[in-house]
Amino acid sequence: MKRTQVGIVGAGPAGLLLSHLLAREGIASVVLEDRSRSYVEGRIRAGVLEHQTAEILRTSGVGERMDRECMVHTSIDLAFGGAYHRIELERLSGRTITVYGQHEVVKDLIARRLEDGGEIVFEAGDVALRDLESGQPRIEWTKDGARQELACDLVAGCDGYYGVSRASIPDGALTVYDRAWPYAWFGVLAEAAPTRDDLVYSRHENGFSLYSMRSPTITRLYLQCAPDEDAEAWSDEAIWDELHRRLEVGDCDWRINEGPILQKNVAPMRSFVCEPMRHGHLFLAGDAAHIVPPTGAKGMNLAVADVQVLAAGMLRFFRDGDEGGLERYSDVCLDRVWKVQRFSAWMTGMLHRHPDAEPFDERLQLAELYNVVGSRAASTVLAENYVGLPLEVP
Ligand code: RFL
Ligand code: PHB
Repeated sequence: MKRTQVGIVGAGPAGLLLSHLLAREGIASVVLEDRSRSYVEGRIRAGVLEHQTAEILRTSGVGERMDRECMVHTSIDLAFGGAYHRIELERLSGRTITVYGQHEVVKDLIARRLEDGGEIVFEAGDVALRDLESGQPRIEWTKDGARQELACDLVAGCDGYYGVSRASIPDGALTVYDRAWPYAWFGVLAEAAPTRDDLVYSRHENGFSLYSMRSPTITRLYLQCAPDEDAEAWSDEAIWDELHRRLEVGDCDWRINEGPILQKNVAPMRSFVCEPMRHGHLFLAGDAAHIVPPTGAKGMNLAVADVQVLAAGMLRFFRDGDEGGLERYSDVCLDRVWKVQRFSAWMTGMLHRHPDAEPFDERLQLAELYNVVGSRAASTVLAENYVGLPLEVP
């Protein structure tokens, strides 16, 4: 049977960064991923990196291409009531955000792990976790028709919301908190040069819309839609019409650039936390442990924060035989996770159109937005959360 120190399930940002951070400390790991390399490298998801997400990529030596190709933003716009309102992130919080696609982060991490001699098993089918409560957990999987087995000291479950890790924890050992939102995001990736520097979060009578970008030639856009919306039922013309309507508000001096639509999909919105983020020698990180609705741009950033705390705990365990960091892992992460849940739910509720909202609720929603942009204190709270709450790695 093969052996390693840390068995990692999932080659998303959480699993790959964990493997990279551990390797820098001389700790061996194997990453097991059920999809192919080209699939995970092409999966379009998040695009906004908090200050400290960009910083850990940089300081751990995988930020070179990011620094060359990213777009640093010092502000975002909120659009409502027929006007744009700028939130000056840098002036209010002293920090900026970095726009760089999650799939680019994933590509950079995979390239670096392989360059450093790291092992990532792609297309590892039927992953199963065994003996998690013992001192010698095992992971089994099928590759090229043969069942394989890996013995490890610790297991990291970084396999997202639908993964096998959380599902391997016995009933009753976890407490789950969740909420399904009554709407979804229709995401559009277009080959069109962005025509505005800032992201625009728009609250419109027809529903929320978001203007974002991936590169100087690619625009990323979202429309609030029904959870069961059929993306294929929307013609390109109907999509662009609705984007113009929701994003170009008031005496607008810009126009969204149209271009070929490369991808469209509907993503449901969910808030979810499981506690604790550990069972025996299995540690859950990223979407495997928590999901936030995307309005705060936090999912990937939370995943990156978790694995920084986890890598530090694992280092103390392997270097000093000290389990303190691992014992505190779940509490340290959950404290920040709940603050980020609060922010994501607040942004979501403030900007979306609720199917059963009364006129009174809508006036309150607008008052909330006017309060945010009219008060320096309230704008600062938004800015501090958006650029990322401090992360103390114990
Ligand atoms: P991932 O990226 O889902 O990676 C998990 C990996 O595990 C693999 N896997 C398995 N492998 C082996 N065996 C199994 N049984 C397995 N089951 C699954 C999967 O194939 C995958 O490769 O989780 P991770 O690493 O925790 O990262 C989390 C982020 O991906 C996620 O939070 C973000 O994408 C959320 N998100 C955003 N986050 C941000 O920080 N900023 C954003 O701007 C942002 N925008 C978004 C988003 C998510 C969105 N969708 C699609 C829900 C925008 C959208 C539309
Ligand atoms: C994105 O660019 O995909 C993006 C930006 C901000 C969000 C969510 C997604 O809040």
